[in-house]
Amino acid sequence: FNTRMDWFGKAKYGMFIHFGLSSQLGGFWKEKPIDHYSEWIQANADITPQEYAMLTHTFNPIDFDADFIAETAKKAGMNYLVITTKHHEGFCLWNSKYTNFDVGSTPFKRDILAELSEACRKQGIKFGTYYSIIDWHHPSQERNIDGHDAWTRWGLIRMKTGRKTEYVEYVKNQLKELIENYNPDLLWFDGGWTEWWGTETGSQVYNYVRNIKPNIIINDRLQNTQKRDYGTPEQSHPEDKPEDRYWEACYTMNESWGFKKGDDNWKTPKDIYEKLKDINQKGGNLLLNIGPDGDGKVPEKSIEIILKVGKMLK
Ligand code: FUL
Repeated sequence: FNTRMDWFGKAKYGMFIHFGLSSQLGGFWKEKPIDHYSEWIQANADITPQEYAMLTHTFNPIDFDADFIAETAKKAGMNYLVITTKHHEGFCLWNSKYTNFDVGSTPFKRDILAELSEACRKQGIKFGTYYSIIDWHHPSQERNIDGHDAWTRWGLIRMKTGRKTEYVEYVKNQLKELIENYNPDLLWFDGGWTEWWGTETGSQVYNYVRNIKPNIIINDRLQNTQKRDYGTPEQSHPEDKPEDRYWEACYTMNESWGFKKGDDNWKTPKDIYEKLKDINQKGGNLLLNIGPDGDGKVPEKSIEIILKVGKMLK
């Protein structure tokens, strides 16, 4: 009997938010459309961390409205929300003591995580923080220049010799900061797939977090081989009900997680409703993504879709 997982086991449906510096680009780099997920644009257009960091000067999402987002999630029938506090690009959506590559160093300055965590609490929905292990900005890591493709160059980003301890400290400090400042109910790790990270460090960080907040829920992407609190199939989900396992399938509503101009291949409300029912019936939750644009505005189409699904659920 696992009380820690109680709310999650009943949650059924949540909102994923992909937001960061890349949201400003909407899939375009120097006027050229860049293929694939827009939050991977740094990798796919092979942009150096120095050049990419210029995006902090223009990050000013004045339309970001935490109350509206949390209210919409609630109205749509969702019971929790997970936001990318630091995606692979390394930019932090909160004002972190441990880096200047954060929202506090942009013209915007507002504390997005404070706003959103409070808004969620007001609506009575749970708040989760996504945190990427690989970090394309942190000086401990460097792209694999001999790699031919974006995945080998950036996905399998290298750890510089002798820099790992420093980076693990950075990760731990930031996780502690996130927990102390915003008290998330759930931690959604990602990008723990490199060899240099590995299972041992994954376990060490898992225990560290568990110690700070014993009842926090931790997904299974902190490292590869050990299953943690729950499984996270992405853009797909099991055909048969998995045995004795909490799980959550995450899906986009169009193609990209991060905002992408012209990404108009939307799933219909009916598609999403049916997916949700199928997932729930097999014991899973659906974490459905929205990608606010560079101004922080949620694309109207995605709002329209989730509200329609919300009506179907009543
Ligand atoms: C993946 C990431 O690489 C994608 O950008 C996205 O965040 C997805 C949910 O997880 O591992």
